[in-house]
Amino acid sequence: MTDNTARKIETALPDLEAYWMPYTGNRYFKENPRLISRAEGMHCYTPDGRELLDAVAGLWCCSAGHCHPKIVEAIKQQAETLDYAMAFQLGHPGIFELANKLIEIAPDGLDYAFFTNSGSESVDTSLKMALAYHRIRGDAGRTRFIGRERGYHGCGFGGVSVGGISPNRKMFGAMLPGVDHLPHTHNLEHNAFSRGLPKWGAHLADELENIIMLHDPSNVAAVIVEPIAGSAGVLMPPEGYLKRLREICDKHGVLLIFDEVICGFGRTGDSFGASRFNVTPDLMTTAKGLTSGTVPMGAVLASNEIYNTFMTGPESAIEFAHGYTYSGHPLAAAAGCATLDVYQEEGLFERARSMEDVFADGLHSLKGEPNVIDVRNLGLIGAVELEPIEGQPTERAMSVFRECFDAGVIVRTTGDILAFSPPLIIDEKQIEIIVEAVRAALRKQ
Ligand code: PXG
Repeated sequence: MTDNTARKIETALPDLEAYWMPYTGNRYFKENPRLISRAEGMHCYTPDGRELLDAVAGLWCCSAGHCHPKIVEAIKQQAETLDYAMAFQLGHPGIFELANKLIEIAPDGLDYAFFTNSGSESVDTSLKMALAYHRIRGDAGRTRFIGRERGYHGCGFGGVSVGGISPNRKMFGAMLPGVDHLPHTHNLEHNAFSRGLPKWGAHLADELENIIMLHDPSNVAAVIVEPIAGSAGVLMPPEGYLKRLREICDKHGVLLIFDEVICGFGRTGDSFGASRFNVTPDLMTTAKGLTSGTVPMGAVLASNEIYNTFMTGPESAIEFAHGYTYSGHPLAAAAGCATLDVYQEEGLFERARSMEDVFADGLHSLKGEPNVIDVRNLGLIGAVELEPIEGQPTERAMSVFRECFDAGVIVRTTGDILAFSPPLIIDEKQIEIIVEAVRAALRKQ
């Protein structure tokens, strides 16, 4: 085969029509396709060989960098050794090993791991755990959930119900009954251009007390929030806010669930948001960084109190009638074990913390560029919020996305917010490349 033929085969696109793409404008994409066919470290490559610097770690998930050789090797070996083992009533060693590794880095008191295949499944699992926990304790009236405006908890019916992003909700009817929402904490008037946690807004947690009293504590099962809201545009919790949520939940016997699907595994410069912010929830949902995005997997971490409450019926009975065919899949377990090893061996959580200031300096240097109305950051998560074009919401950020892509940098947009969550292996030079690509794109608007 000549080089030319090889190149033609590499660049020829398959027919794009049959694939109904998720969360994507299908018709626009199929007219203007952007494909990635290879990735390595901080970079992705298009089928025709263009190199792109990845400022969002895939979709907030490839935290160890793309195609890390140790993780790839572990997956290869596992695929050759054990493809699948029955997930119910049978097990395989790898998944027990992963559970042990996971609770080692989790906050004290979260000592049990239940495995799923995604963040959405982790969220729905945690909500069902909360309901069943109360019921086993004789508190079956506690069925209500409280989420938060601008929260994202995946796309299961439970997750959409407690989520607070209206376009994700409006097509799907009544969803779970008995769900209420806290106000979100984003406030540009008080907190624009904050570095780290904003000072203003801890009092917004007090609304939880009002909502619980409105429904009566005896009816409320759990509150679910992301420590840092990711999908809705990287919204930081005000200083003291999460602690106050914890206190109010304790006062009323309500469980606190942290959705750490984005915040987990070093993103905040610590193992979890809970550790960084020093507030321990009763249940913690994870996914994404658990396998560095290589094999789909999620996990719910549960407190000893919750696990032990379940372990009370007849000895041989199934304690929690819930689980997935692929809960704890061998391939995902191998990827998860290798990923957690890589995080530890390469000190990537510490690295994220040590790069926090460099990352912050870079992003905050965009203050003053055209249409930038806020910059916020913590650990290796950050956002630049733009003034929307009048009558054309999302268009300004999308146009920056397109400019950056053409300049060789992948950023993520949500509304008119640019979001950044690079692999934790990012270096100073790469931060500079990202920031300068965004600056140039902003100046072209
Ligand atoms: N909870 C949180 C906090 C998430 O961020 C989910 C649950 C659902 O995870 P799965 O694995 O079911 O997708 C998520 C997912 C974005 C974006 O760019 C974010 C997510 C997914 C897709 C896009 O904001 N987060």
